[in-house]
Amino acid sequence: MNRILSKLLAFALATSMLFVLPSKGNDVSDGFPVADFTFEVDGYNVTFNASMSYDSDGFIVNYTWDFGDGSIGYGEVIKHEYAEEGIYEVWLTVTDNESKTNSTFKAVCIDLTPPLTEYQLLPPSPTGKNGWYVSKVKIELFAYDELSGVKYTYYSINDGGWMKYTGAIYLEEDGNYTIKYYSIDNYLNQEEEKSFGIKLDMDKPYTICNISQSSYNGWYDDILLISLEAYDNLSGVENLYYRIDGGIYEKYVENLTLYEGRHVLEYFAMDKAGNAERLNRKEINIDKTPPEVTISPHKGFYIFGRKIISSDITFIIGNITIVAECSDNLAGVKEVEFYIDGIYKANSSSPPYEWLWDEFSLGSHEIKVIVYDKAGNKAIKTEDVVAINPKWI
Ligand SMILES: [Ca+2]
Ligand SMILES: [Ca+2]
Ligand SMILES: [Ca+2]
Ligand SMILES: [Ca+2]
Repeated sequence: MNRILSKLLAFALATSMLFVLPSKGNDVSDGFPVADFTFEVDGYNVTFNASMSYDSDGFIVNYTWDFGDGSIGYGEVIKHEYAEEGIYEVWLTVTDNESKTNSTFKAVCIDLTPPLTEYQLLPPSPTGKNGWYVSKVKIELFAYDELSGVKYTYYSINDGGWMKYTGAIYLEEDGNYTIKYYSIDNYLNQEEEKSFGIKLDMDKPYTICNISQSSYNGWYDDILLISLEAYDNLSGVENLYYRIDGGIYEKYVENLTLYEGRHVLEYFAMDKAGNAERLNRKEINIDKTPPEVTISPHKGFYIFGRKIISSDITFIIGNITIVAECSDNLAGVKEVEFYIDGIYKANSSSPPYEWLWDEFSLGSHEIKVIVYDKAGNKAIKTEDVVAINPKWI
């Protein structure tokens, strides 16, 4: 039977509509009988019942069946066993007591074969690496049944309950999916469950950078140990890459050590699905060297702030400006503190770094200057002096 006819017949069966061709001469006034029958299908066996046929002006004397498979039968109610599946045109011809006849046919479907369902994916194959999709996935199910026709297709996602398939399924969230599916035909023949898996990871990995100490004014004051930890939601981290100061990217395996200087650390992770993290860029500045400092007064004889002569000891008469000449290798000078005999007197945070010592004094003292760089390193310089400042001079 050609495919279109079989489809039509299948449709008729599915919708309980029955094909009944216009019967020849069924005008009752002509005295013709009317052929009609019902049937019940049970596997290969069909019971035909023509008791609804009638003859209005006489009676039916013969029921002749053409079972559509090349065999013929007789009787008002008759059983027939078909040898194979198929859709058969079964004709009933009734003859009345005046030898007038009337025929009708119905399509009888013998269907013991479940439908066949296939799936199609869009994109058809994984868009990422290692079998992972990195973009949304559209799933379509196509079911075929040659005989009674497909009634329903069912599917479940990760065993979340069976749902009737009504149109494309879209996977739009990351996940490790198992899709199960099957169809039933109009004779309720059920296909065996089948399944396939989809791995979907659209999320990029991310990396956390741990630094062994905390910074001060954007500077670290010691050699640093840096550890990078990459994470991924689903497929897992495949690799973590880094480079220092614009060099070549390398795979991260263990803690990084950064020495004194201004550095740029760049890093990113890739997950197994092929998603790449956006490049992270960190400026890391390390300065572990204290500033350089020289102070005056230093080894000389000073009167009212002026150095008169150099000497092994430092001798001061009257007010004097204590000056700290400072420089720093990297971070730069932050501030300078001035002390006399260990007592804080003043500070200066911009050059010239100086303080006017104009206090009363009579004897030995220690001038102390502490210079801090912006990383927190400090240099201390002291000068032992004899100072005479009666204040009234
Ligand atoms: Ca008749
Ligand atoms: Ca079938
Ligand atoms: Ca991921
Ligand atoms: Ca420094």
